[in-house]
Amino acid sequence: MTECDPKAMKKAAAEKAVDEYVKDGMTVGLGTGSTAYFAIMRVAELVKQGYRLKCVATSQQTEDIAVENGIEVVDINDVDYIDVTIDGADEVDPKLNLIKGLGGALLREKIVAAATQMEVIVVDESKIVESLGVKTSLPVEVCRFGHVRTAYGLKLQGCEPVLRMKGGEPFVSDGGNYIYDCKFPQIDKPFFLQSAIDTIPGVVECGLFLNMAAAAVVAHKDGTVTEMK
Ligand code: ABF
Repeated sequence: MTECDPKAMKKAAAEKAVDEYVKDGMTVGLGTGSTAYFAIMRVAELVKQGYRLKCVATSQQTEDIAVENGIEVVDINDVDYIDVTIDGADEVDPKLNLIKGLGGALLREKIVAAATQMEVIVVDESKIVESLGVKTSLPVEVCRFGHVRTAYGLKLQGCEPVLRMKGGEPFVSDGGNYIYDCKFPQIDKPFFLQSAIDTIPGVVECGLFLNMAAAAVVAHKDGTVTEMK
């Protein structure tokens, strides 16, 4: 791996996570994003080798990639639980609390994570932070009806909410909702903030994933891959 090759770092983290955690016969959650993509492709290789895996997708995009590559995708409603999910993140703190959702799939990602026994996060070292919110905005998925009022409620929590746009129109999630990217100076009390955001009428889900990840597989610029647990 050459230094500063972000694609190689994502691939290294994703492949290590799949090789370590995915076993024959499991039900596997497939994440969304450019790092999770490499995990999906590695799972596809295992399927070609004869592994019998059932997979649950965290987005329509992921489902399409999985099916195109020969992976059996099942409805989350048809499984009792998911053994392991391998997904990306936007920020990871030392306690494995996360910000997710810059990829726009946070609602399904959180439903899948909540149904998962072992949530494994794959990232490169640029995503590791001392405190959540220092680098990225916190995505919050909101109902389209009354979204300006909902954004006002978010602003009262101390952030600058910006409606996510795509092609000149508001971005619409797989769930048919809008997303506000909320820039906080820093998130000192993530559990408190999550509770406060969850009580705002119109909020569908927020991108704080607290106490959900069991491990993070982290690729570094020097070519090494380490694990946080
Ligand atoms: C998903 O993809 C998200 O939760 C997160 O927003 C994003 C990370 O993408 P990437 O790996 O492309 O940086 O996992």
